[in-house]
Amino acid sequence: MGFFEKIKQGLKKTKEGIFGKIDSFFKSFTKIDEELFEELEELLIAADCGAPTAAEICEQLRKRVKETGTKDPAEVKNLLQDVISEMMDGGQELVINTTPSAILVIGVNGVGKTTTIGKLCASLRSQGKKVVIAAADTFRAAAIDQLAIWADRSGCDIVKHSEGADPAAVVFDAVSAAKARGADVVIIDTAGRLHNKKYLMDELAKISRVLDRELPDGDREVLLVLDATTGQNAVNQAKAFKETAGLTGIVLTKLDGTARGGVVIAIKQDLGVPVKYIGVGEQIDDLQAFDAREFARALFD
Ligand SMILES: Nc1nc2c(ncn2[C@@H]2O[C@H](COP(=O)(O)OP(=O)(O)OP(=O)(O)O)[C@@H](O)[C@H]2O)c(=O)[nH]1
Ligand SMILES: [Mg+2]
Repeated sequence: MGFFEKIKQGLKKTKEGIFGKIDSFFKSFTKIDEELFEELEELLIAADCGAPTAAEICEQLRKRVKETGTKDPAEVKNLLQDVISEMMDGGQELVINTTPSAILVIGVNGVGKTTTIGKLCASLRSQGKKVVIAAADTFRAAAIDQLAIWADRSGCDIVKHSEGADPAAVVFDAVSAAKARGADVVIIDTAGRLHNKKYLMDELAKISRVLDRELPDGDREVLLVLDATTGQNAVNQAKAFKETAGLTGIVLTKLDGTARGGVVIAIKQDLGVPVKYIGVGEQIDDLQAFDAREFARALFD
């Protein structure tokens, strides 16, 4: 399956929801008037774009319609696709140019952190990068085992301690191993945590201090993994994590299992943090580098 086909497949449920009705929505109007924009705004809110983003989309769309002198409601669909695509665009590339650089993966329980790491390892490996994974979710032995399976599948090294070990110590060892082995990237798996649990956020801060000290000039990504099926809740989680942990990017998982794909649009606009990857399934090749234009095209195709 090609790249575009795969996003389309991953967005199947979202398209079966509100975005699939966009064509008939525009066809139900004979002229472009304020009523069209108001109803479109409601439609976008219902599609999990969030109220501020839906309002912003319609604002920009009004301008675009004026500028282009568009008269036919059916043509507004293409303008809408452009507006949404431009809104989501910018900053998607991972910045991991120094060796070793670090990717810290965080988020609440069960959102798909470990799975995303497995997929990301496979993708970086296929680009010829050497990856060391740090098993810094030491909360459960099963978490370490699960990550070890992904390391095996993707052909990456893993550094692990036993259950209950200090996550920051695991990170220290993983960075040392990466330096010694000439690895390009250290990817750090962490335990699921709520942003309001202070001791867990302190644990993240401790990991960050190890990275500050051991890789002072290294590139670092802090990726927050969000479960798309939680819709606007995901946006709220991201706001909280942004304040406490500092984020460089978002990975939005489980898009294949939800009609709430519109949340991708809200995240960039509401948060100012780019979506860098999307998860569209449970298999190793089901992670896609986020491409705003292709995403918008898949939504409206
Ligand atoms: N359909 C689908 N399932 C996914 C995706 N990403 C992850 N999952 C599933 O979500 C479940 C949880 O994934 P994990 O990777 O274990 O999540 P986690 O965030 O590491 O969980 P904790 O370590 O317990 O906090 C697993 O069953 C994964 O297969 C995705 O993009 N699509
Ligand atoms: Mg995990």
